[in-house]
Amino acid sequence: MTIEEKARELREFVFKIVIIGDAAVGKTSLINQFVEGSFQEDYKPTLGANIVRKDVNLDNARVRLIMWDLAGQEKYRVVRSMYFQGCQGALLVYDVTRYNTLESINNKWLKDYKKHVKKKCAYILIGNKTDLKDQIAVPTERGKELATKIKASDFIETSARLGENIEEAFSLLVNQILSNHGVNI
Ligand code: G3D
Ligand code: MG
Repeated sequence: MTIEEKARELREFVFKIVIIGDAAVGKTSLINQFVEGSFQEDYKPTLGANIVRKDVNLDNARVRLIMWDLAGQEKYRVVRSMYFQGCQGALLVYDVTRYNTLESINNKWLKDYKKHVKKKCAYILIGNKTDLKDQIAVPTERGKELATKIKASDFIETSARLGENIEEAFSLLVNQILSNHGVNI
């Protein structure tokens, strides 16, 4: 393929991603790790959300991720409906040291998500804080089981503290979104 043909092939996408889960599971830490040096934050007090951007370059596509991270105003219904509006992907996060945060995924967060998101939308399940080895209360198997039960596209365990599996988690989600849009990378 010539350079000109390659340039025509290069496609650009913009995806809105939401990150949800109980307080203190590590949502903000995961995003901060992912965006690293290119950290950009745009706090919208009226929306109660931090909006962070990251561009991901793939072989034949450029993907701009606009990540929405709720900033402690989860209780306001109107905020949540705006938060979910138009999103293409979601990261559902629990804390591997607190079993109740896993239960919240199905009982609370996924319900909420399905109520607001009507279009085909990818979501993956993340068990965060794997570095706290002595305190693990949710075995990997339980996470896998839940992911299957809720039909998540993927399941992955991460440590935002150590930066483990962060890139992998986001790329699982991006690949699923692209595949939902019929794009092969
Ligand atoms: P949230 O955005 O979901 O509310 P935060 O969660 O990202 O604010 O993280 C909540 C607390 O958990 C923070 O601790 C943060 O440092 C910690 N944390 C997040 N991810 C990890 C992880 O992978 N491993 C460990 N050990 N801790 C993590 P503080 O003490 O600042 O409240
Ligand atoms: Mg946060």
